[in-house]
Amino acid sequence: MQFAELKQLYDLPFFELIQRSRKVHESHWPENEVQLCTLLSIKTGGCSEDCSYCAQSARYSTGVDAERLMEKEDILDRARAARENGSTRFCMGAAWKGVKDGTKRFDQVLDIVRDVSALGMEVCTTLGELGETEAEKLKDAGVTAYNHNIDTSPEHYTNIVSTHTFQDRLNTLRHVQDAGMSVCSGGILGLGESTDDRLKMLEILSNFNPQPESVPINSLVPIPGTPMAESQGVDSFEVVRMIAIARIAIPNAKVRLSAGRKQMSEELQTLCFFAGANSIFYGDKLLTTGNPQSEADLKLLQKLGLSPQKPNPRLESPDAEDNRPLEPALA
Ligand code: SAM
Ligand code: DTB
Ligand code: SF4
Repeated sequence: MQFAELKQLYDLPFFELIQRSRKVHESHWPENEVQLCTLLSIKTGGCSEDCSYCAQSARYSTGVDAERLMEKEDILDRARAARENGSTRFCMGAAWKGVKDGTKRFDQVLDIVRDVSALGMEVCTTLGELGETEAEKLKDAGVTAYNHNIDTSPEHYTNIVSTHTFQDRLNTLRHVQDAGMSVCSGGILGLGESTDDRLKMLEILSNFNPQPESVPINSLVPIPGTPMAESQGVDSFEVVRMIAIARIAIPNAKVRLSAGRKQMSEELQTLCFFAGANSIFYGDKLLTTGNPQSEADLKLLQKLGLSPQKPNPRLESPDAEDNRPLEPALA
């Protein structure tokens, strides 16, 4: 979808927008399912990048110390526990600028992925920048989806990060798609961006070919010590509107209600599910910050008559459509 169409959606009265997104949701997804994904920070802190929202950048004093890559057996224990608790996707995050083929670190990651992928869940990794070779090797090792958020509009990105560019992010996403992995890409609300920045971000995501398989919508968790520490929270209805527009613009994507849920009421999360969110991070920790307790999440889903999504046995990336542009390009 193009910016003008997204803007028209945004300008609709609230109820009309969520009624439309609900219809799209119902025609593309089983109505009462939410995917549960478990996140694990396999390498925390000490990151060279200066993303101004992030607890893990070495540039800011956030109280998050740099740690080593976790041991494979410990990661496998956490992955098995996630599967037992009903998660169908296991996402491993590392606070790195990126990974490079031929390094010990990358070989260790490939070894971890091979073993985790044997557990039968969707395997997602988020390790920063990738080249062609790295993407191919991750795919061969068993990665299903690669998370790499574009986070905001290209214009606003330069206010948020200076150590890499928006185009660098797009290049990595291109390598992910070329290697045949699914793209998980979304953004953060609450970085001081305008509504237009948010809609431009959705425009770019919706014009990927193929469209992303999942779109995380994070609400900023302000981290003391970062430049975004004092950022104003996002209006609840704006979060719902963004979920609804993402659902309409990228109908086959799992729209993941991601960071910030701990600060949200159950009623707000419910509106998000109604508007088209069909995936959450499940477990009491995200990467470095808190998430609602699993029991509370299960209780909420039960109250709403929603059930955890069944595992997806195909675990395949969506196909590209012939009539869409091949390159994700800057608007
Ligand atoms: N280093 C990798 C990268 O930058 O892609 C992976 C980890 S990074 C922490 C993954 C994503 O988490 C970011 O792109 C951002 O969207 C989200 N994120 C990080 N810190 C956040 C915060 N304080 N509040 C909300 N979302 C956050
Ligand atoms: C995504 O979009 N959100 C997740 C996941 N992808 C890797 C990360 C959220 C991080 C929230 C801040 C933290 O816990 O440090
Ligand atoms: Fe590093 Fe990723 Fe945090 Fe940026 S968002 S500082 S790249 S861990």
